[in-house]
Amino acid sequence: SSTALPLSDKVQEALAVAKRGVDELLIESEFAQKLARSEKSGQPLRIKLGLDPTAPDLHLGHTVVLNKMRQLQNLGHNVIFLIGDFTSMIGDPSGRNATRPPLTREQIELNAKTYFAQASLVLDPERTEIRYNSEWCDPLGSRGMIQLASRYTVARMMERDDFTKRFKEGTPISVHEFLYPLMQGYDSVALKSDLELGGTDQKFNLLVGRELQKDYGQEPQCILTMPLLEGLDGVEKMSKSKNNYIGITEPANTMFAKVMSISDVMMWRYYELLSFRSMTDIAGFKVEVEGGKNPRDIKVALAQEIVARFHSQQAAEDALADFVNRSKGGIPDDVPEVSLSGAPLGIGQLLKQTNLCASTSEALRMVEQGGVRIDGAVISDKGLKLEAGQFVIQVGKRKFARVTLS
Ligand code: TYR
Repeated sequence: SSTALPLSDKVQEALAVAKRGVDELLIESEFAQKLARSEKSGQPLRIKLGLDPTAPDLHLGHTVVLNKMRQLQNLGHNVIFLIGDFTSMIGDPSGRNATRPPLTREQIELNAKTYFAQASLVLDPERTEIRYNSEWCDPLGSRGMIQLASRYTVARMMERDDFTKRFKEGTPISVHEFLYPLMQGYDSVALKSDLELGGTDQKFNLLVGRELQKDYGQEPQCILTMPLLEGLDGVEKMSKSKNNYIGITEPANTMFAKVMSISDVMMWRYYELLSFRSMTDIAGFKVEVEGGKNPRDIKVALAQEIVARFHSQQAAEDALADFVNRSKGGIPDDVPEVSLSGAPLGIGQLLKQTNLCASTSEALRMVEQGGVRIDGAVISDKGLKLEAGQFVIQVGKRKFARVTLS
């Protein structure tokens, strides 16, 4: 069908949902036509998201793409959660300046399970197709691989920024790294994908999928890239190594407090990329804030939505109560209880043995900085020895223990 279909209101709405928060949607007019044809035929689109099961602990940054999948899933399309068990043996060199170490079979299996379990808090697991790319990559064999490799030129491979850079710098690029984008593209052929999602770093690989599909006589997939979410500092990308992340398995109270710690400006970005609320609702919140409403209240709603997603509605309510209590300087209600013996015990040992500090030297430093309280009162004596008894001890804003010392 070469004549363009008109775009119904429903299709235009769907397009707006797809475009919310994206970095790029290529090619938009093609995608609009895919949506229009899908509406006409009642045949849902096939939407692919591939993941190499390398890092099983997801943070909110990882969920940005998953959210987009969920939004498209809610529109009735088929989402495919593709586990790159084959591709992770190669290791995606995207954005890397070095060859990745390959994973073992056991690591892959284990990580894939954790990954899907965690992703299911965002996706509707009942309506998600899970596939492993070894299904079609293994049968290719070496002959198939050679044929696949003949479909792409070295010059085009070298267009990729990270390859160019490494080549110029003299950082080695192994031949098997060229196979990565080809295999990822071949996955799109095997799945007859209509749309592939990824972070901005995936653009090159996603485009290879388009090329290969054309080669195989298929209609090329559209590609959608999502930006990388800023971390709690509001500047750097959210990442585990920068310690500016909110892990999706973190305790409800921590998660809540971390969301509350983002700036009022960053809050809107988190809304756009992480909330399931409509953009109309979010625009309504903006109007309220412009009209004088405290942005803190809007942030509370976001923190609650996020905690409810990864824990439960009840946990979200408890976390709010706990947050309010703490900001009044109160003691939270989920303080771990610790029994210790050895009274009288030095403050350094005490903080170490309750795990509130990693070492006695860190403990003494915290005391020095005025970051340690016993039953609410700041202590300053590094030589303090505690007698047997019961007390609540606090380090910094968020770490507490209820200690029984004998
Ligand atoms: N390259 C993707 C990443 O590193 C994972 C992926 C694997 C995507 C196979 C698609 C695919 O077909 O995140």
